Amino acid sequence: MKLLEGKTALIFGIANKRSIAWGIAQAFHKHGATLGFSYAGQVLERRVRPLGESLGVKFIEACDVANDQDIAAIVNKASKVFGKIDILIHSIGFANRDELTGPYTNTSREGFHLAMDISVYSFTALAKAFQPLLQPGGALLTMTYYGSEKVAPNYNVMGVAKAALEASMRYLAYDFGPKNIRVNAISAGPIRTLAAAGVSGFKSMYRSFTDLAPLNQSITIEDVGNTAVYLCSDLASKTTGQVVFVDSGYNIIGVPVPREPATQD
Ligand code: NAD
Ligand code: 0WE
Repeated sequence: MKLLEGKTALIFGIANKRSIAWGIAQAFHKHGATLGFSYAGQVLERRVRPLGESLGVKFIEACDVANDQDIAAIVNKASKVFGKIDILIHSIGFANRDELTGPYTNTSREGFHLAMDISVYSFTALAKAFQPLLQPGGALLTMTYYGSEKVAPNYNVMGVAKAALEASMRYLAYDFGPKNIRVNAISAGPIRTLAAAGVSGFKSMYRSFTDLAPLNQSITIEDVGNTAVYLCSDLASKTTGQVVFVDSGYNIIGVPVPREPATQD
């Protein structure tokens, strides 16, 4: 069964084949959606274009979400190519690398503003700019992480940014509700993407994750893609303003203790 037939989706945040946004793109393609891609800048084009072409995607445009002119330009192009769109995926986050290590207390004013601008405001900016193109029955989706609720060592200013992103997702859900456009977030467990590469402490955190999570399984971009299909399809037509966890159940654990090996009987 194809769940996104007749729907057009614009996906922001593919950097390479490991990107969560690429997992979402592949799942959307399988479910019959017409796709458009937007990537951050020139250097990523040679990675993103071949991925898009492998799925027959014709709309592949650069947009730095920190730049209002870039956003206005991509809205214009999308309006010319697609007319209306049904789905917008925001899979973007950024903080300076030096803010993601050591005490949160050391966060600089500049680093705080940058993380908020790219990781939080950009979702609101895209929602605002694409509002005239979005169809009733449509959906906006962003990506978050549990470090918004509880302390994840070294996640630091990104945790604060994700808390703000989740709050802004709820305010957008309220604003867009009367237009019958839903706004949700997926909170994914750790995945080894570009944004997780070389991050201090990620490796040990990633290893303990499968031991502690109820399902004892790591998270893939396919897992996130499948949940994104559901949230952006009519199956989720009365679900808005929600943070949906794709984390093998990790977030329900209050006292993390690795499971005892099963005993024979
Ligand atoms: P990724 O590096 O593949 O994706 C991040 C994307 O953000 C990249 O495509 C990058 O080009 C884009 N980006 C950064 N600055 C930008 C700008 N100024 N303009 C436009 N695009 C910009 O890594 P990912 O893990 O797929 O991250 C996608 C989202 O998922 C992020 O919001 C991240 O916080 C979130 N997330 C990741 C994990 C994980 O463990 N990997 C877990 C939960 C949530
Ligand atoms: O949201 C993220 C990634 C956030 C991120 C990562 C980087 C690394 C490279 C944002 N900006 C940058 N900037 C860079 O220069 N995740 C959920 C993955 C992640 O990142 C962590 C984690 C986890 C999990 C950082 C520290 C601790 C845990």
